[in-house]
Amino acid sequence: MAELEGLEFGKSDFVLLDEVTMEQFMENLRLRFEKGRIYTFIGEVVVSVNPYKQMDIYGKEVIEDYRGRELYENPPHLYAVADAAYKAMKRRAKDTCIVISGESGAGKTEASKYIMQYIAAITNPSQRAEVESVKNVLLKSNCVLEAFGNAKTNRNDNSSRFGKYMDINFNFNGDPTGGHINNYLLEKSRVVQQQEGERNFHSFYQVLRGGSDELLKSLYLQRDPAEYAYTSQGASASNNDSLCHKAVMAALKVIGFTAEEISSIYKILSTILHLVSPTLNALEDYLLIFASVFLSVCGQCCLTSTEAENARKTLLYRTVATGGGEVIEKGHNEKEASYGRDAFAKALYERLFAWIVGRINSVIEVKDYNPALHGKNTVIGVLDIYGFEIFDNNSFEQFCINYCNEKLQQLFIELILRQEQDEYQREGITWQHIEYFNNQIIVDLVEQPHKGIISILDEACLTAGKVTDTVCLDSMNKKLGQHPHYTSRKLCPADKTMEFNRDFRIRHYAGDVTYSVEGFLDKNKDPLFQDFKRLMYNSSDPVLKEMWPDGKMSITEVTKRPLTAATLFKNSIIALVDKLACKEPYYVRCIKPNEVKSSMLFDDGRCQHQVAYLGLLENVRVRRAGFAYRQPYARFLQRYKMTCEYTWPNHLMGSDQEAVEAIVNQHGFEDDVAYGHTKLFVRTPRTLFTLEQERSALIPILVLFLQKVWRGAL
Ligand code: AOV
Ligand code: MG
Repeated sequence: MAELEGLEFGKSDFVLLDEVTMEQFMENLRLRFEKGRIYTFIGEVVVSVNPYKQMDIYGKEVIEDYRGRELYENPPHLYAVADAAYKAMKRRAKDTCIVISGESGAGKTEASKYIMQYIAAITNPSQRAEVESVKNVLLKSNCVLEAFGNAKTNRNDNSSRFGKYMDINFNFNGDPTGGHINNYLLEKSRVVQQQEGERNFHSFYQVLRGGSDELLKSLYLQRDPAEYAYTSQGASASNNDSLCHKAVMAALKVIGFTAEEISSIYKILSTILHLVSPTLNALEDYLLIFASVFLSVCGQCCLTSTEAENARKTLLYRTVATGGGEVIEKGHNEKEASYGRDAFAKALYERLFAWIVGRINSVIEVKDYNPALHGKNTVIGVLDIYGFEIFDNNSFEQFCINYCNEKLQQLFIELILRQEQDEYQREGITWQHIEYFNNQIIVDLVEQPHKGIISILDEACLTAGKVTDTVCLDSMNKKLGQHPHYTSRKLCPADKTMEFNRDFRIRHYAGDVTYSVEGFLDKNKDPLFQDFKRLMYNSSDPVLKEMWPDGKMSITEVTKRPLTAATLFKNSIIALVDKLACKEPYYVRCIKPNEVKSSMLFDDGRCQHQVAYLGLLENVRVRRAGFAYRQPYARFLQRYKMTCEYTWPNHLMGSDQEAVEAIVNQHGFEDDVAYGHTKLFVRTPRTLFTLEQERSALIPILVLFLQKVWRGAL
């Protein structure tokens, strides 16, 4: 067993602070960070501070230390939460989930990978081939999804630009039998535009830098990302693109992508890169460079396997059905053409990403599971989503990402702060209510039907004619002007940090964010000319065709108006929260120690801000004024009855509660516990630890004793 830490490393559980004040909390957090102790408990919650350097605290040996142990037996670690979630799932057949939250760059994705590695390492001791293969795919899927879904931002060099929720299914043995990945709103606008200092998705640079000469030749690609408009706007440098490409190729093969599928994936990337040349942008130039856009040979586009003439037309015209059912071709002007092309590039990438996720799911989907035969199929869910973010320019994507973080904070409040207090009340424990900021009011500001921001956006998108972003902003100002978490320059003319007719600000739980409304309506409507869909559907490349089933419809068929991007996202996040809420939750709360990615710097101000908005102090108060540990009387008795002469081997008292009282009294723990209606509540983990140690010491003696009894020696 790993050594429990000495006090020179600070308190390993914030519950043990002498006083729950921000000063003491911060002092402990800082001391532990400086001593290389990046994890600290609050009861069962793990607080993690991003170390920004490789730590020697992971790997096989450490995993063995945590395997099957109780939470308080080892120093705080992600492995301890992973094990707790696993044990609850295995012993009590509970569906559990591990929710990892924190702002952009705080270490969520890294944490999720360590958790997955832990679960993979402790399962399938008998090395059954089919389980090994599921584990392998689950682990390798990370590499592929990161390549296609992550990018360098100004907050994080490897920022997740999509949300990921992964369910891992287990059989009655506790071995993984499959899984399912849900992905949430990929930030596709990045495909065509990146802020200064940022990059497009890693996948583009990886293939350019790491693809073999042969591959690049077959894709008609130059090696330098500067050759392509979509990869030459922001930053470009990264020294591991080339290595990553090889890892992604290998992972794709392990997962089971066929050679044809892999080839289609890269053809799509290449098509996107070829869609626009950095030097030629005007409409006439389109015609000039067209040969290179779709690279046609003998009338066929090599990359998209479509007819060259159709491809050409799709970029330059759109077909529209007139009222009389007549179909006409309408030429694009330059603006329309480049708008259509960008929308096409984004859609190509988004559908490629969704297809990759779907393909991985088809491999790990649980097949032929018969509960009658195999027992209950239990699940551990791991959530790693984009963290709260504030940039210099915040647009629709940040609005969605930050809304999602509000929802997750709301879930945390619901599960950790509210339910915990409700339980004390239910159990009749004397309890002084603890105040905390409830962010429901901000969630409502965004999602409330008819009145919320999303509704107002949708309404503007549905209105016929030209409703501009500014008109929409006016409408928000009118409807939300009184809201305490909403403001704009019109409502607050003196505030020069906002622009008239452009900006609005939301006071989020994690800070104020000023959004520029420019582009909101367009991103919410997310239009794409039908012609592109038809073009792709008619491709003779089966992978491309599969990605565009909606291209099957003819131009004259009337389609229902699709839901807007914000509403689709809202619905998916509400479904996600519902899914999490019905599982037993385990939390990892990640903190970013500084803005400069330094392993040395603990920026007090930044850390304190995060501790405050994450509600960690309230978390400690609830946990501590309350109790770190609770167990139904019967279960407590079962486990510790051998530590007390009145309860071993059986007690003769009126109730289990009385028997538990006898154990507590014999050990002198009276001041550390409270008796609920059905459960014993223990204040400090140390009490339990003492009992646990005593129990471990007694077990060998009891075993010896019982053996002698059986042999008739006694
Ligand atoms: P995020 O997932 O929380 O941000 P990451 O997990 O990508 O943040 O972490 C950002 C970077 O911090 C990583 O690329 C590592 O360099 C470093 N890092 C994080 N955790 C550790 C660790 N345990 N050990 C060593 N280095 C670490 V975002 O995806 O942007 O919200 O959308
Ligand atoms: Mg991430």
